[in-house]
Amino acid sequence: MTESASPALALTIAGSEATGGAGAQADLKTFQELGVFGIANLTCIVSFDPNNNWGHRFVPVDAQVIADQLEATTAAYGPRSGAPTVLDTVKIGMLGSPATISTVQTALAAGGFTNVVLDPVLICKGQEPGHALDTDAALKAQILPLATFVTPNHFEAESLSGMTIRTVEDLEAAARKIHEISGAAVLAKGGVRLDGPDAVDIFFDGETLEVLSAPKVGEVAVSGAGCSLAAAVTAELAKGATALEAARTAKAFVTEGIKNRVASGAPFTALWQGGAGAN
Ligand code: PXL
Repeated sequence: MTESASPALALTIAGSEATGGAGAQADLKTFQELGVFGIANLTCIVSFDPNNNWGHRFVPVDAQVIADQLEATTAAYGPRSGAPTVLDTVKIGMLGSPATISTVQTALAAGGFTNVVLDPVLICKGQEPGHALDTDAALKAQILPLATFVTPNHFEAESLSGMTIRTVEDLEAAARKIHEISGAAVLAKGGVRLDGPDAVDIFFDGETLEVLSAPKVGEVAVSGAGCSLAAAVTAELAKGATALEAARTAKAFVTEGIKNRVASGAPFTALWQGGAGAN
C-alpha cells in the first residue's frame, strides 16, 4: 500500500440545509470533490417547509455548542494542535443570529486563519425581520472586517455597498466599494440577476479586476450555487491557489454543477458538485 500525501484542510462554519442543496452539506461535497479534507461546524438547522411555500424554518445551534465545535476543531487541527497539516482556511456561511456572530468572531480572532472566506448570507426567508436586521448589522461590523475573501450575491452586494446594481458596470463599482470597506478580495456575483445572456461575476482584490463570465444555464437561481462557489474558492485557497486562480476555478466548478443540477419535488433545483467530474 502506498501512502498518499496528506490533503489540505478546510473548515466551514455554516448551517445545515436539510435537503442537502445548500449550507454545510454543499460545502463538504465541494471540498471533497476538490480534494480537500472538509470539516463542518454547524451554526443552525434550516428545514424548508413544504406546507408553507418552502419557506425556511430556522433553528439556531446554542452559542456554547458552536464554541464547543470550534474548540474541538482548533484543538485537533489548529496552529497549536501539533497536527502535521495545520488548518489555516475557513469558510463562513449562514450564521443567523447576533449571538452566533459573536461566538464566531471570537473564534476567528483567536484561530490564526490565513484565509477567511465569507459568504455573507444576509437574510434568510422566514426569519423575523427585526432579528434579521440585527444579524445583518452584526455580520457587517464583526465578521466582514476579518474576511480575506468575500462572495456577495446581487442582493448582498447592494446591501454591503449601499449601491443599486443593474449593470455589469454597477457590479464592478460595488465590488470596488466592498473591497474598500473590507480590505478583502471580492467576488461579486451577478448570476442570473443581471440582464443578458451571460452569468457575470466580478473579481476585484484591490489590484486586479477580472470579469468572470459564462453563458447562463436557464434564468432561475439554483440552490447551493452561492455556497458551492464560496466553498470552491475556499478549497482552492486551502490548496495554495491565489485569490484570482481560486475565483476562476470556482466559477468553472459551479457552472458545471449547474449544468448537471438535480431536480426534486421542491420548486427549485440543486447544484450537483459532481457535475465537473461527470463531463
Ligand atoms: O444559500 C444560502 C443558504 C446558506 N446556508 C443555509 C441555507 C441557505 C439557503 O437555504 O439554508 C443553511
